[in-house]
Amino acid sequence: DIDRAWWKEAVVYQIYPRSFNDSDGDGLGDIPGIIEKVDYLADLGVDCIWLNPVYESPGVDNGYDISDYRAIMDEFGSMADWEELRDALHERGIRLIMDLVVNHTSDEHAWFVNSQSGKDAEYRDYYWWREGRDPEKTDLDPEDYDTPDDVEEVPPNNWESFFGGPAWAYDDQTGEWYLHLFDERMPDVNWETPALREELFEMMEWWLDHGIDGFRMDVINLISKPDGLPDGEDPTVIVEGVDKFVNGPRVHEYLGELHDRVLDGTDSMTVGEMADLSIEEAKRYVGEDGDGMSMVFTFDHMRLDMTDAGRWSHRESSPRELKESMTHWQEGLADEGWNSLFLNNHDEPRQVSRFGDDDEYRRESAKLLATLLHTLRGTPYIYQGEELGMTNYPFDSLDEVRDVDTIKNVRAAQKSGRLDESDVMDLVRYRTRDNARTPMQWDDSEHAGFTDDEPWMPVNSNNDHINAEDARDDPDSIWHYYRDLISLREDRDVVVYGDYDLRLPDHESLWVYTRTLEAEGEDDTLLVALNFGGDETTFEPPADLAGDSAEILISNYDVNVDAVESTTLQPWEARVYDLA
Ligand code: TEU
Repeated sequence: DIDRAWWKEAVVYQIYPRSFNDSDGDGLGDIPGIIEKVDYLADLGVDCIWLNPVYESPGVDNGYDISDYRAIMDEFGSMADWEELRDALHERGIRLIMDLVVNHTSDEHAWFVNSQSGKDAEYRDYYWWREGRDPEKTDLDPEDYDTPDDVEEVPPNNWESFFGGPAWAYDDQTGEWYLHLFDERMPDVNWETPALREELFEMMEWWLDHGIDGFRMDVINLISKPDGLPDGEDPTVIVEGVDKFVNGPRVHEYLGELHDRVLDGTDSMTVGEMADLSIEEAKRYVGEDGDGMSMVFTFDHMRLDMTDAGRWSHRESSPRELKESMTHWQEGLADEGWNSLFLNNHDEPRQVSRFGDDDEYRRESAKLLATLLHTLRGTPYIYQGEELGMTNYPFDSLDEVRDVDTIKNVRAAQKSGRLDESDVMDLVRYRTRDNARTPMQWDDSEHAGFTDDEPWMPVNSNNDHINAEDARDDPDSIWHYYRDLISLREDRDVVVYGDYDLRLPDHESLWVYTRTLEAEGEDDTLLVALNFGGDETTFEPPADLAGDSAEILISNYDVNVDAVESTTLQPWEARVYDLA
């Protein structure tokens, strides 16, 4: 009676190709570089790779600006290289999912080039072209928009881009504006146009025919824009318009169509990246009567350390808030739907720097966070380097930052007075997506074994002690601990399918829960105790659970018989008890 699926049992490893491994010395990672590391991935024991975009792209947003969905970016290799990678992974029993970016394309995509060429162009309706408005009839200030001197216009509505500034760009060729929720070189495609949808579905089928195992769907809950493109009306939001275009009116119709047309009957997985989502909304995507998506990436827990001023702000958040937020999703999707478990990715700072202690207790806290992600209910995602406990990078100035999102948002926040000059670098160091994008630390050599030449992003100098070579040689390393957690998942159904029950909900630093599975004649229970912080804490397994048979299955401190008896948890100690 277990509702099994390969993607529930899998551990997914995310590869950001630009920063993973460079095979040809141009300073950028590439697909042959990944092929060199497939044995590394197999040794770690992961079941599935999520590859960030490798398609042809001018690289404004590191590949999220796609100019040809069916070609590989030259710097990353060829289609033949990609096929070799797919086969190398599949031979080792590792599946491959690809990033699907269908909210927008690059402005260099042939559709957009045609679309821009004239009001009657064949592909005009593949994008959102609209006339501007008379500023007198709006609250908008023409000064805020970039138009030629003789054009006194403001855009069709007040929406803003996630990268800062307006979501509309004025185009000289036809005197109209086009919509871009991200960079202006990333125009939003128009899903209202049936021919556009058809092209995207065929493209997805083409990749499935090429043997991939699923898609990670980029900002997929932004694809439906409401009729008439009304102004955003919610004064509390940071990005004006999100109340209109997030989870828009036709999104489920589109995704239902996509599912019936492309995915139904395949055994592929889909994970939808979803900004701003409630449990009720999530169920419409992944629930029993939903759109058939396997799981969602949600971001509540990535917002705990922000104020109402959004991403470019900072507040201290507590372990208890993290526990409450993730518990809310554990419980919310307990009966239908499925969670994705992650604490970092290519858009977020390194998890050990953000949620752990990347200094004195780096090793212990990295292992504690791993224990959490691999023993909650859902599918764990490992972001490259996480298994080594890689940390944030000590950025000195904005000149070292490559990320378009950081650069533009910092500028916009400064302009609007939301961000003081003196806070900029602290915030950049804390928040920038580039923290995740420094090269993978393979060894302790000058360029960390990532490249022979200058890497496109600086290598963190802590590669002298944080690197894959040392980690593999050290049985007590974070890397070996990840392996153990991955095998535990393979051995015990309870890790994948067991119910989650929170204990000691009011404790400030302890996160304690059980996972219980009563199915197929099996009766299995694990108890997880995590001490979130640098102080010792007393912990006695709840009386109804503690028994003579309790033993510690896995821990980030020396496991011995005494440890079971001990009621003191060390700084950042994590224990998984077997109560079977
Ligand atoms: O990110 C979408 C997204 O909303 C964020 O996580 C984003 O990094 C941030 O909010 C911007 O302010 C996805 C991709 O993961 C990201 O790398 C892309 O830049 C973005 O979509 C556009 O494709």
